Parts: sequence; structure tokens; C-alpha cells
Amino acid sequence: MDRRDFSQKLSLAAMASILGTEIVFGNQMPSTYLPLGLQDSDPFKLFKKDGEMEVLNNRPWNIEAKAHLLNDKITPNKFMFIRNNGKIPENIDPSTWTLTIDGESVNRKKTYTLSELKTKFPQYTYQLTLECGGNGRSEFNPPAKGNQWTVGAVSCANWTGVRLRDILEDVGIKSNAVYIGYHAADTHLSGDPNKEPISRGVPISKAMQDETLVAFSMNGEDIPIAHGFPLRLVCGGWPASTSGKWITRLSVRDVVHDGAKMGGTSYRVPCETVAPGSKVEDSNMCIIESMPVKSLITYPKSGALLKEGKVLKINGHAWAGELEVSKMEFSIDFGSTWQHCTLEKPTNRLAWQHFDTSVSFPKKGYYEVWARATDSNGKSQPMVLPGWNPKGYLNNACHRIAVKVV
Ligand SMILES: Nc1nc2c(c(=O)[nH]1)N[C@H]1C(S)=C(S)[C@@H](COP(=O)(O)O)O[C@H]1N2
Ligand SMILES: [Mo]
Repeated sequence: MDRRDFSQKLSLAAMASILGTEIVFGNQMPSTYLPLGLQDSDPFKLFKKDGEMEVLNNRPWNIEAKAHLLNDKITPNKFMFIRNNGKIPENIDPSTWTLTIDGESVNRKKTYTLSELKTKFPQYTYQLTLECGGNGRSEFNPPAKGNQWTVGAVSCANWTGVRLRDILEDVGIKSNAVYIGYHAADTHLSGDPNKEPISRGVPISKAMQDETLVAFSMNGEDIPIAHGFPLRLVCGGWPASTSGKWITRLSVRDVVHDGAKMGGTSYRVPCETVAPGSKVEDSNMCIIESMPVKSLITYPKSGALLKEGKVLKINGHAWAGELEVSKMEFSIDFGSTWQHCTLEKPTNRLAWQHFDTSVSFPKKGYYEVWARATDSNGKSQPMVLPGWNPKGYLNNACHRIAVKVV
């Protein structure tokens, strides 16, 4: 999308809100004109994103990748989706940034500066898959409200930081700890300083895993602003909403954390399958934990043309939440028969795995290549939409690309 498309998607009111003031004479402004004062808000420049990324929403910023943009084994910033619930904090000063550990289940609350965190604890780097719980939402029917993610709300970057476990052990936590909840510096869209846009967390068992990091760098550099600079929680394999950005406080709770977007239909799905469109009792909703098995063909782009008699090399990634992917297959006959792909081991636990293969086609014509991953418990991706849920989470249906043999 170029700047012209971007300006066409913005209403006068939206432009005024970004500028922070009314555009006097705005009704005289040509409809496709982008005011100079807004040019810094060009999200591609602002966040250093590739021009092919898709802006789903500008208030708050939500930007997704396309399948073919995710071809790198390690996702670079320019292709990393952005999912914000509120306004990105402004005027971040890392030299005064602190992280406080508090809550019912700490012995004593403790505050660390950024440099204390960096020097006091050993540092680790892991490649971690972060997928938004709502990735794939656009396919549900009846449709679910929210960003209409297609397939691109997933990333797998290298994250460097300290283990949350090491921090919690340094603070001292009580045996009644059940959950941790994050609090962050982003602000609510309403402007109400007493409201948090999001405050989620994970059970203490996930918090204590080796790979659960309080991270300060991504792909060897400071975390980009949009992705949580200067400090973020990273809980690979779980809905990325648990990976709090811009964190200032972590509460060790003696109950399941009850922060913003922990209840209702937020990041929760019916505990048992329900008919599409059903109303579900609050008590029958369960918090999403490990993400389901999924895969993405990142090469070639859907719509590829191939000369008759040639083989098509395809490749992509597969991931399975807390589990490993144990098998990767493809089909060219709409799922009637499946053939194996070559599948690599993950770099570390919770990193996506790469697959590739060569596909032969019997004759000229239109085909679809469908990809299906199976996790280490033997569960495979569904060929069509999985269970409907009110907010459209957890769509792990097989990814498919169109191919024409000419
Ligand atoms: N503080 C804060 N952390 C947050 C969010 C947010 O809005 N504010 N969004 C969450 C959600 S829903 C997702 S999917 C991931 C997105 O991470 P990314 O923008 O770095 O890709 O961040 C999570 N952490
Ligand atoms: Mo998300």
C-alpha cells in the first residue's frame, strides 16, 4: 500500500486525531490529499515496515504481513506484524525505565532498572514464535469483530533478555502463586489514564519456563518501538497477547490474573465446541493457552505460474504452540491424498520449523497446494475452519496457494 491509499483510508476525524487537533478548513481539502503534518504518521516510515505490509487499522495501529513476506527463517522487523490495543507510549526514556515485581504472591515488592536487569541476570537468546490469537479471524462465519487478520499475524524473531524465572527467584515468590499479569506503559484509546488497554499474563508454570523472557532486544538490536521498546515479556507458543510490550510491572498473583482482556470473550473460547453464532455462558469460556498446530507456505506467492513438466519448489514454516511439529505434508488434490515435505527441527523449543519440498503436477491446469502440519501429539491442522468462537480465535485451517501450470 502506498501513501495515497493510506490517506484514502483515513477519515477527516481520524487525521485530526493523529494530528491531535482539528483540521480547520478540512472540508476544503481535496479528498485524496495527505496533509503534510501527517506524513510522519506514514506507518511504513514510522515503523520501518515494508511497503507490502497491510494496514488493518490506524487507531490503534494494526498491521499484518502477507504469507510471502514471511519467507525469512528469522522474521526481520520490516515484516513483523503489529498488534496494538492502545496508544504506543511516547517519550520513552530507557535510562529511567524500571520494572516492578509485585502482587499478592511476592515476599516483598522489588524494582529493577533496565541496567540492573541486564547486569544482574544471565542473558539468553531464543527464537520464539508469536502468533496473535486472532490470526485467521477474517474467515469465520458469522464474522467476528476485531482486526480482520488473514494469515500474517505471526512472527518468529530472535529475542534476547533475561529469564523471568531468574527475576522471580531473586524477588522471592510464595508457594500460593498461580499466575503472573503484566502492566505496561501504553495508554487506553479513550485517554482515560485509569484504564489499561490490555493487561494479560500466564500461569506460573509458563512464567517459569526457560524460554519465557523479559526481553530487551530483538534480532540483536533494541526492540523496535512498536514491538515493546525498551522491555517486553515474550511467551513463545502462546497467544501473543500474553507477551506484554512496554512492560513496567509484573504482578505475581494468587488468583488467575484479572486484568484488562482476561475475561469475557477476550482471548477466551468456548471450552466445548458450539454451533456457529451461539451465545456462550461466561462460565463455559476457557482462556486460550498453547496455540494450535499451524503452517504457512511462504514461497511461492499464491497465483504462481509454472511451465508444464517443471517441478515447483515450495517452502514455509510450521509451528505448534508448546509442542513440536512432527510431520509436514502437502496435497494438490484438495486434500484427497497427502505427500511428505522435508521438515527441519526447531532452532530451540517454541521456534517455528522450516519445511520444503518439490511438487510435480500431472498436466496443465489450475491447482491448489494445501499444506498440513501435525504436532507431536498426532493432531493435524483441519482442512477447513475449526470450531467457531465469538471472537474468531484459533483459525488453524490449512494454508493454500493457487498454482497454474501452463
Ligand atoms: N502493552 C501491550 N502489550 C501487548 C499488546 C498491547 O496492545 N499492549 N498487544 C498484544 C497482542 S494482542 C499481540 S498479538 C502482541 C503483538 O505483538 P507485536 O505487535 O510485537 O507483533 O502483543 C501483545 N502485547
Ligand atoms: Mo493478539
